[in-house]
Parts: sequence; C-alpha cells; structure tokens
Amino acid sequence: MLPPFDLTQYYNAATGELTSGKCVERRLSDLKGCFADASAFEARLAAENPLLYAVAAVEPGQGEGDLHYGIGVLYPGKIGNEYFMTKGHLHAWRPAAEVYIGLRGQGVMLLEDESTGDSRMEPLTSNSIIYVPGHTAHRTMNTGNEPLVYIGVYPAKAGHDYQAIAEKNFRHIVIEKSGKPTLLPRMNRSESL
Ligand code: S6P
Ligand code: ZN
Repeated sequence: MLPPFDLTQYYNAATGELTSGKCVERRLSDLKGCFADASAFEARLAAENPLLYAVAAVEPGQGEGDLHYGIGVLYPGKIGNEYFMTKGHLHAWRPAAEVYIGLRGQGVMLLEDESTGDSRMEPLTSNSIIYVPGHTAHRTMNTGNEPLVYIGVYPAKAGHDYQAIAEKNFRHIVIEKSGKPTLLPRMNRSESL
C-alpha cells in the first residue's frame, strides 16, 4: 500500500499545514512546568490556552527495521522571553537516534546528553538537518514569526519517555536576548529530583 509513503498526504507544502494522519495537539496547558517563567505561564493560561504545536505521526510498519516519522508544526510565540517549545523527551529505547529535517520557518533544537548533561543548541530552519544521537533529550523551539515545520525520523521502536523531562526539565533554557536565541543554564534546577 503506497499512501503511508507519500508525504503530501500528510503535509501541504504550499500552506505548511498538516492535512491528516494520527495527529497529536499540544496546548499551553499541556506544557505546565516546561517554561522557566512560571508567573508568565500562569498569566497567559488565565487569558487563553493556545495551541502550541501539532504532530502527525506516520507509522508505516512495526518491524525491527522500520522507521517512523513525525511531521511537526510548532507555532510562534513566547512565554516571558522563552520561545514556544515542545515538551521534549528522551526515547524510551535510549539507543534510538533521530534525524530532524527543517521544512520551513525558523527554530532551534536543544539537545542534552543524558549521562554527561552536555547541552547544545542547533538551528532548525528550512533545509537544515540535525542528527540527534541516542541517549539525548531533545526539545524544539520556534524562534521566528511563522509556523516552524519539520520532520523527525526515528526507529519504529524508539518510543517516547516524557517522565525524565517532567521531573527535572532540561538543564538549559533558550530565551530571546538582544533579539537572538540564547542558551543559558536553568536557574534553580534541582539535581536531586
Ligand atoms: C519523535 C520526534 C518528534 C516529536 C515532536 C513533538 O521522536 O522527536 O516527532 O515527538 O517534535 O515533541 P514532543 O517532545 O512533544 O514529543
Ligand atoms: Zn524524538
């Protein structure tokens, strides 16, 4: 059956919109605890609960050698001076790596090695490619003014582990400083959690 292999079934390149697929939507309320400025988060949530991103997961097969991919649309916006972001996760099967391909918009990815804590910020824009090694927590941020659209390709058995991020969050934050995305250590992060 060919349709699962036809990207245009899921993504309209002309409009940048997801067209179908198993779509997950995340709103601001789903990202409680992710943003550094808790009072800015609560103030915004009291006013509205905007859609931050949607991901269409395409899962052609469940075999050992199969690949899955997610097409993500992350909307622009900020909470305080921190960009709209994804929840972020490690893969449940830790060795699983992932390749991100930027399709449109301007963003960055925050990558954090689980064992060393080493962090880096990589630009994610149209035509950029980011390799996320295994054992690496990853989170995407929209640093521009239009939707950020990207594909992430990963082993079928990768899975998602959101728990570690929910408990400790990333060691670093990305904020807008002097008009540019800037990587900073997170203040008040408890290592003992
Ligand atoms: C899956 C891949 C992406 C994310 C998507 C949303 O391995 O990394 O498809 O699922 O960017 O992020 P999150 O952190 O909410 O799953
Ligand atoms: Zn992933």
